[in-house]
Amino acid sequence: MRTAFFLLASAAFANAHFTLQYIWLNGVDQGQNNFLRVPPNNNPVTDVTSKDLTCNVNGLSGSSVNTATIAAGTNVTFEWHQHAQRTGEDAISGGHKGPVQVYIAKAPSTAAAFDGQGAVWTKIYSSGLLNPSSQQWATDVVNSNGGKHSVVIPKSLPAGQYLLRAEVIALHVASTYPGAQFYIGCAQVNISGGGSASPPKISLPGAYKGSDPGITVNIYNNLQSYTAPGGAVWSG
Ligand SMILES: *[C@@H]1O[C@H](CO)[C@@H](O)[C@H](O)[C@H]1NC(C)=O
Ligand SMILES: *[C@@H]1O[C@H](CO)[C@@H](O)[C@H](O)[C@H]1NC(C)=O
Ligand SMILES: [Cu+2]
Repeated sequence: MRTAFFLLASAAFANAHFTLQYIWLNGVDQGQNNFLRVPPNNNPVTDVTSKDLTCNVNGLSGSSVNTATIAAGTNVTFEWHQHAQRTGEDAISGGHKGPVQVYIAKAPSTAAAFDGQGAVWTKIYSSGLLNPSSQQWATDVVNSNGGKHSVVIPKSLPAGQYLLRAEVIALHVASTYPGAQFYIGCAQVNISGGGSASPPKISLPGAYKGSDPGITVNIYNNLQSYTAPGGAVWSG
């Protein structure tokens, strides 16, 4: 019975994947897919060793993508949807429970040409299991907020061109690996102002392992704490 339920649930979720579709800058909508490397469909990445983990499928360059010029300290809002719409359909279908994270990586030249490989990524936002007693996850908050979550770009980051990488990890079938679903969207930004910080950096792919407790985890057993993969948030 339980097995049948999960098989049915998995089949239903297959149509309920989602993509990053908009960014907002200081509360201003930038338009659908503008400044974003758009994947071919809304399927998740499940192999943490794949280069698709960096910026999703076909995400290793963005030569036809605009780069947004923003000041350090800008509030960037990411907006996800299952399909190409804002119809009121759940942005992330309710079964997709898990953490929401944002990373940033400085391009050696232009953001458009940057493939994001190597130890270049700094985590600037992470939200996971928010309330163990109600089993409320970051994804529930994003969903109730129309698919949106925000991060303020640290003012101490050096000026220059960057990739901003938003990630939602859905853990509904994550009790074995591969199973966790990585939804990834990358935006191209040119940061002005800024400072001279030298933040810690990890590789994506590289830093995540199939055996990480935040990647292979049974979330249906009254989970009391959750540690997202990729280490601590750097707050500037
Ligand atoms: C960032 O912008 C969003 C959307 O306008 C807003 O809800 C949020 O409070 C802002 N965050 C900060 C820290 O200003
Ligand atoms: C990036 O921003 C700086 C500072 O505003 C500006 O001088 C430069 O032209 C911008 N570069 C691009 C490629 O937009
Ligand atoms: Cu899905």
